[in-house]
Amino acid sequence: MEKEKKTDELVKLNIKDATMCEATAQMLRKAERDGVETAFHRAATMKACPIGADSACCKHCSMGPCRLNAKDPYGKVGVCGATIDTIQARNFARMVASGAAAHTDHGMSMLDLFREVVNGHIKEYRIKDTIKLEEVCRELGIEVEGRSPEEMAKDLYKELERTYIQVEGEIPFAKRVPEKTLETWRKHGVVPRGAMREIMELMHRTHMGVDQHYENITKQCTRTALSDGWGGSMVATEISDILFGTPTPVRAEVNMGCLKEDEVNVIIHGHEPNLFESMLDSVNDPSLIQAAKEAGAKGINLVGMCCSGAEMLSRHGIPHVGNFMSTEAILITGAVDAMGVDVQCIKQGLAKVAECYGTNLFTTNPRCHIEGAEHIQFEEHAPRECTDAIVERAIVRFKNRKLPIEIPQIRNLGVHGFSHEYINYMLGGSFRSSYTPLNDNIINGRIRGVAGVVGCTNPRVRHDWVHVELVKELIKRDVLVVQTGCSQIALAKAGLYTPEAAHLAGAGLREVCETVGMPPVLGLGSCVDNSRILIACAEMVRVGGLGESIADLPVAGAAPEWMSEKAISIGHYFVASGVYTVFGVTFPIVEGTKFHKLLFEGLADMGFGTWGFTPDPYEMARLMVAHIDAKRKALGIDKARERVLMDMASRRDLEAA
Ligand code: BF8
Ligand code: SF4
Repeated sequence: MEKEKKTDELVKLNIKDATMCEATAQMLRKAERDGVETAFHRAATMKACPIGADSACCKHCSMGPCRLNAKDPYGKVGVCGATIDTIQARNFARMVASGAAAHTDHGMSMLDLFREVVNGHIKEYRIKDTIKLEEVCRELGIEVEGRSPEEMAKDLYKELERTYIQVEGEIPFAKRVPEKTLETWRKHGVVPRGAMREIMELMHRTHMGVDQHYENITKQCTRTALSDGWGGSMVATEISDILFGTPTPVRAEVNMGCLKEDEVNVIIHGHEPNLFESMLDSVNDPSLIQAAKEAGAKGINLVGMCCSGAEMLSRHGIPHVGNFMSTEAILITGAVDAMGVDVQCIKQGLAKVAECYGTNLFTTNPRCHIEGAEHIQFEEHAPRECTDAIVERAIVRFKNRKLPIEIPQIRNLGVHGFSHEYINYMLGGSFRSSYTPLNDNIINGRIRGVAGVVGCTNPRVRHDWVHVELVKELIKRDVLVVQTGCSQIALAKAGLYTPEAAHLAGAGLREVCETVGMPPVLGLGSCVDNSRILIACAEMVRVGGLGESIADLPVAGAAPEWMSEKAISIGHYFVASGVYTVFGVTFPIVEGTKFHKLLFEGLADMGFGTWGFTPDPYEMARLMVAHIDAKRKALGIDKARERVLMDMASRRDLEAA
């Protein structure tokens, strides 16, 4: 424990306002007693830079950095003459480039692994889901009849590699895009060629003195975001399903109470499922379990955090102990014997907190080292070397635990592991699996529409609260909610992942949930699994009755507590795909500028979706429902809903009588 830092040096948080997660709150109180600082404390003392928050500054060259005035955005230009619109569009585009790079690089790692498995160079993993392999091949026009999984997989690898390295043409999964949506993209010249090319060109264009028209920058920004959603992210999801299995519903627990005081606790936190899959093998290895027992533990307890945690929750029902804003807090329990991290959303602050509580923090990916953390490289050719070493070190730490342990005793059981394939099956049944029942229920008005509520948690707003309030408002109004990432965990902790939570839904949605036995909120996994939402949208269009393009669907998206550049890339690929997408916290563009108008109005006129913003969950729900209702009206199905609601109301009256 760090001695020199006294409690009174630490800013005191108003913990109730900082988080609605009781477990995190309990740990923040302990942190303050222990004199340990977290991101919540730093956010309280570090005011967000107001110029940066508005994106009114540029540091793309050393004639600057140049600072414009958000209150008078057209009053000044940069030294080179760049206007506020150029500066904001470039900043925004670079967020998209970075976010898209994170997802696509992760997808490429999955594809590298797939290639080596298929070539027989890696024996530790194998193709687990041959049905999915066949389906994806069929969709991409790869011959499947009479062929072995290996033959199909080799062709699939070659095809999907184009997602990254192709320099001309259209990425493979453009085949999944509804014709009319694709037409819009072609008309505006934004169909991605290959992710590497798009990201490279975007970085080039946003260099000083290149693209200086916000509309043209936005075009390449759109193309790049689409190369993430329908490219890198989609490849990551599909390959992970093929290698590790497509999720099907599984009962599982979330929250910090999943740590066990009498077991060796190992957390994997990050984004790459292969590290986690190998760790699952390690913790089940009889010799390591034996070693843990010899050290006095009852066993080894493996739990997840953030996105790879969400994937393992979906695929194997591995307990998930918290989202992004709980990653430091959980170390404060003192019960974590090792935390292994890979890439993305790993706070550097973890190293300090881990040191305070004697937790072993291990980085494992060559892309991510952290000062103060030990690096044990994860090699796919010998994955167990890394994961076994982490477990061994965790066992030593267990044996030498000195500090008192405090585990918040909160666990929430729920049903996780939905996939677009399973939604198909669940609503349609095994013999007529299709999206027709979903579309029918939307058309008849029982389900008003579908909302994707996704994304991060952020200490600038009350942790988890915006997610939870928004989702409750949406389901109350009969909007079926699908989720990924940290948002899914927020709602799972709030108890909305049980079929019983259907009582919180409006009468129509409740009836559907009760008939099928599903929760009103469906978790689809990690952030790259947002691609499952895109595929579900494409499927809703294909089945018919809800318009011809994704932009016609009564659907909306939100990232109410976003913080990462990946979220901006996701937001923009949803908008580019035709979805109205509302962000909370703050929006990095000055209102009233031309670039702002383009994102919030102009894109919709061009046939895309549109951006929205409000930090308030109730206003967010109102905006999303208003959009869904406008789409219902345009489809001519608004009347059906009125009828259904009257029926429901009169039925309730009858029941009450
Ligand atoms: O990719 S939701 S805080 S963990 S960025 Fe990060 Fe945001 Fe969580 Fe996963 Ni997604
Ligand atoms: Fe300033 Fe232009 Fe250089 Fe940006 S690119 S820092 S606006 S001179």
